[in-house]
Amino acid sequence: MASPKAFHINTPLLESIDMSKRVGNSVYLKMESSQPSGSFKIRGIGHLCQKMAGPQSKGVVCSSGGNAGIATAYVARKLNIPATIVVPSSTPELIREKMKDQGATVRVVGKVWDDANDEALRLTQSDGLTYVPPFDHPLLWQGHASIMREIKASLPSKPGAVVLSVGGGGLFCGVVEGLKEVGWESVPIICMETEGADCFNAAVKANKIVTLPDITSEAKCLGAKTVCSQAFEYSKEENINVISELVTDRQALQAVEIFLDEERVLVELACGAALAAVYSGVIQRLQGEGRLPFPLPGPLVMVVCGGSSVNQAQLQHLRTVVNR
Ligand code: PLV
Repeated sequence: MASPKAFHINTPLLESIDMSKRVGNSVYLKMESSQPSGSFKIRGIGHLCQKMAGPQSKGVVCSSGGNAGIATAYVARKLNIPATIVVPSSTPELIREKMKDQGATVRVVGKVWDDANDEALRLTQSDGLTYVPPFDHPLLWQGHASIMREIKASLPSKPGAVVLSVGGGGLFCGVVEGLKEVGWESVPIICMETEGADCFNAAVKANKIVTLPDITSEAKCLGAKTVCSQAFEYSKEENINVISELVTDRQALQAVEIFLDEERVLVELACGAALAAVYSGVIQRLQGEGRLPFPLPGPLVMVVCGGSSVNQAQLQHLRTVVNR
């Protein structure tokens, strides 16, 4: 049987001359900000909902920092089933409104995503809803892996490295699986987080899964206190080259602003963390330290994960809280 039509689109892969100039290497942007839900999340969530939430489903419930929720709301609307999204109080009003505009019921529970997730799991039991996790499920990773298949189909050569943001690690797991699928598993993956939303980096450093005491970064969509165990397992796999790096919120915000100026696209702080790998000189530093080759053996691919929790007012708000 033919697989049902996907909810995500094949996003543009754009060469960035400005970024290429900065790193002295050709740079390509995988524009997940162009997805119908504003981020890559729709790839995995669309796939998971197609497999798990048929027309008989009583509805879906998703816990989210924002973007998984909006992807779930979008997919549920298309599937004609109800969606409940549980977000923490740190999720900006602007994205809660977007979820409601997609027809979802929004509940605000707790301070960080982990609190909201407890409530979503409770609703799964009490109301018989299908649980949509934002990052920890093999079907999500399978869905996210389509990013690498698309890149393989249009990039002129094997990438020199792939850069992405890590929250709970779902995007990372999908990219690892996609790289394996297309025979590119040797490509280094540079995993970017902000200080204060750094559960993956903490796990890599401690060589065990660590639960952060709190999320102190403003990049709330990276704000899971504990990385999913598969992400940690992949970080230790011998034939995969994973580099975990941190930037400050200030560097992530600066990256959002430079990206807006140079590429004319507005993305969230969560995405700014990945972009800062170029704008804050992380790539160049890694090359200087001998952890990445110079020059890279192929183009640098940036996964521009996107995010809908941003507009001019939110950007202005971030400037005041991050720069104080
Ligand atoms: N955001 C999740 C988890 O939040 C959410 O609920 O939307 N870039 C953007 C724009 C994101 O929204 C996220 C995740 C990530 C990157 C990181 O992806 P992950 O969680 O798969 O590593 C708490």
